[in-house]
Order: sequence, then C-alpha cells, then structure tokens
Amino acid sequence: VFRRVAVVGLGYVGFPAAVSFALAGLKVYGVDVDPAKVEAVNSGSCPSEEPDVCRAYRVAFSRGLLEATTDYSKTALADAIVFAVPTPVKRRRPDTSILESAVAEAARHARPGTLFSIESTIPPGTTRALARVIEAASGGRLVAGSSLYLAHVPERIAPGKSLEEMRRIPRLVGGLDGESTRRALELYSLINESPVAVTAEEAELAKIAENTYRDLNIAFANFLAMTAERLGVDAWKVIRAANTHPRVNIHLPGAGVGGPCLTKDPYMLAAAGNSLPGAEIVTVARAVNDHMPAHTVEILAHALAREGIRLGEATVAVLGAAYKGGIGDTRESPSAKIVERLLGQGAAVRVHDPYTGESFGASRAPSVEDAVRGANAVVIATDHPEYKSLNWAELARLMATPIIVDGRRVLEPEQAEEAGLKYYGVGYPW
Ligand code: SAJ
Repeated sequence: VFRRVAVVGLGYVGFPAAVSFALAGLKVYGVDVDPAKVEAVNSGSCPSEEPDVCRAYRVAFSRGLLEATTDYSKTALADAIVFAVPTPVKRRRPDTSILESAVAEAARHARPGTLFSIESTIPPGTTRALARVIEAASGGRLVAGSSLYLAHVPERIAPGKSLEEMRRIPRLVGGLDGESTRRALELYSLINESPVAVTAEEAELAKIAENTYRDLNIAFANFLAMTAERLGVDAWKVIRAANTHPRVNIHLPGAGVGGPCLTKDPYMLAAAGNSLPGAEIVTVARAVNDHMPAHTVEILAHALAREGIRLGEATVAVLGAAYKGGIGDTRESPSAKIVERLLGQGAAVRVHDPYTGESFGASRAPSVEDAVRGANAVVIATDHPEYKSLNWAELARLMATPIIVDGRRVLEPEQAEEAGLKYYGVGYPW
C-alpha cells in the first residue's frame, strides 16, 4: 500500500504528477534543486501555467498533502520515488547524467523495499543500467530482485492537457521484474484509469516509438506538402482525400515541428538503431521537419517579391510564438526559427501571441491589430484557436499589402481571398 510518494523534479511532468498523487490522497514530497520553486510551492504559489494543474494544486496544498523540498533525505519517508527530471539530447546524443545523479542521490536515503519509478523519457537499456546505479549508491541496501523495485513508467502528457491526459491516456508500466511491475501498477492505478503492464525494455522503446512515429508521419506530410506545391495541387485537400481511406492517417504539414519531445526523442531511437539498415529514416524525417521554418520564409519571400518588395525592407507580423496551438510554451518553437531568419534578413518583425510575451528578439505586438497595421505580410506560425475567428477582412484593410502566409491552414484559401487577402501557405501552390 502506498501512503507517501516523493516526486523528484517539479517541472512540466513532475509537478502535475505530484499534484495527481496528492489528489489521490497520498502525502507527496516534491524534491527540486530550485530553491525558488520549492519556496513558491510551499507558500501556496502555483509554478505551473496550466489552470487545471493549479486548481488541483490549491486543493492539495490546502489539505497539506504537498510539501516541496531541496532535501533528498525526505525520500527516506517515501514508499515510492518518482523521477521526472530532464534527459536532454545534446548534439544528437542522449544525456542521462542528470537522471543518474538524481537516482543515485535518492538511493542514498531510500528505505529497502522502495519503488523507484522513472517517468523521464530514456534511451533503451537505461532502466536496467539504473538498477546498478541504485545498488551501488545505496551501499548494498537496495538490491534488484529483493529490496529494490524499479519501473519505467514514461510520461505521455502534452503540455496544456497534463492533468486530464495523465488520468486518461493508458499508462505503460514497465517493471524490471514481475514484482516491480505489480507494485508500480498498484501505484499508478491511483492516478490512471487504464495502466498497461509491460516490461521496462518495452516501455522504453514504446515511448520513443510514439514520438518518432508522430515525427515521421509529420515529415511525410511536409514532404507531400512541398511536392504538392510544386505540382500546383492543394496538399491539404490531398491529405483530407487520402485520409478517407480507413487505413490511412496522414498528419498535418506546417511551418515546423517544435516542443521538447518530437525534436528530441527520435534521436534516442536513431542512436539505439545506429548503423542498422534504414536508421537514416529517423534523421531524414528530423531534417525535413527542421527545414519547414525556412520553407515558410521562402514562400513569404516569393509572395513579397511578386509585389515588388524585398524581404529585407518588409514589415512582417508573425502570429504565434508557441510551438503549438492553445498554449504559451515556446520550447523549440518553429516560430523562433522563422523570426530569427526574418530578422537576419533585415525585415522588421512584430510577434503576437495570446499566451506568451516571448518575441524572440523582435518587437512584441499586444494585439493582432497592432501586429498587422501597416505590415506587408502576416505569417501564421501557430494554430492558436483565437486566430480562426479573427475578422480577416478588417485586418486585411489595416495592412500595407494584404499578404498572408498561413503555416497552419488556420484559414481556408477561399475564405482568405474573400476577405481581400492574397493567400499563401505551406502545402498551397505558389
Ligand atoms: N505538429 C505538426 N503536424 C501535426 C501535429 C503536430 O506539424 O499533425 C507539430 C506541432 O505544431 C508542434 C509539434 O508538431 O510544433 C509537436 O506537437 P505534438 O502535438 O506532437 O505535441 P507535444 O510535442 O506537445 O507532445 C508529444 C505527444 N506525443 C504524441 O502525441 C505521440 C505527447 O503525448 C507526449 O507526452 C509528449 O510528446 C512528450 O512529452 O513526449
């Protein structure tokens, strides 16, 4: 029976996890290296930008179920220790050193019989290697198969929907051995509706497969989009048509793929499958997706040239700084690459985003009207829901030249033309 759990790493994944366990009635110790964050959590101030997460946090906080600390010795009080610390990819090589240190530090304090659960995304083989790290750091108190239980339970949540997805999306629970899986299933049943028992190795590979699959599918959509542009066909109509086949599900092309997961996890799979036939499939897909911000700027330069305007003398409004719609998260955002490219070419750039004040060195526009007034073009970099219902006819009238480069098919071309815009976009012939 689990009564107390420690969550190491109170970030995008760990904090919603900590709050979820607290709402399930467990006493939660949140361990983080950042004293400011610890202080905030302990004084009733929510460190998350997600309203759901903060609502749940306030309930947990008022019941006294959540306590943050920088002190790893609190892990000695826990029946289970959950790890959600960064596992970055540097120069395409996975780096698990932060996770290893955190696990070793906890192993110095944890009691025999404690369950260690790794939620961070990790390269295949890491869970088993961590068992050795824990055994060594514990000085022989924790031994896999008798006094140590260890599982990989990868997070599968998307920022903005953390709490709901943590409960709804089936949780893969991959124990190092049968007893580890059994105990981890018991723990995660408290916060997840349908946990699935697998092995640690299966969980590791499944997690990176999910994100690589999505990245490959989007890369295919992007390649198809550029091909359709060349052929003079609307790629979006092609994809909608192809997807009427019950066995086809082509994702959406666009101005690029961002976020902390799809830009990183495929390299973990590429490293594991290194030198096997076809290993390039992963890195080629990454390259296609990484090219899309430049492709978007290329479409823009062409559209401007048609009006006799050079990119370097244009004023451009960029709508969206976040890496995807509906959130303010700008990690690895394609919008950043677009803005940097435009600034590099000498264009005057204004960035608007309803969810974040980030503008990547360009000026920041407080409203869409301010962004587009007098501009030569507007580029839609993010599919924020707000952009769908704008009065485009009115916005077109504010512009010096009414060019739109729609990187996310937020508008249908016919609708844009009706509003008086000259429509360009990824996947649309130009
Ligand atoms: N994108 C496209 N076309 C699409 C879908 C997305 O260009 O058809 C772009 C988005 O604009 C964005 C990027 O891809 O820039 C990533 O978006 P995403 O919707 O894949 O979301 P992430 O990265 O926030 O979350 C993913 C999710 N993985 C899967 O859906 C398989 C999430 O469930 C994972 O938990 C998360 O990665 C993670 O942390 O690993």
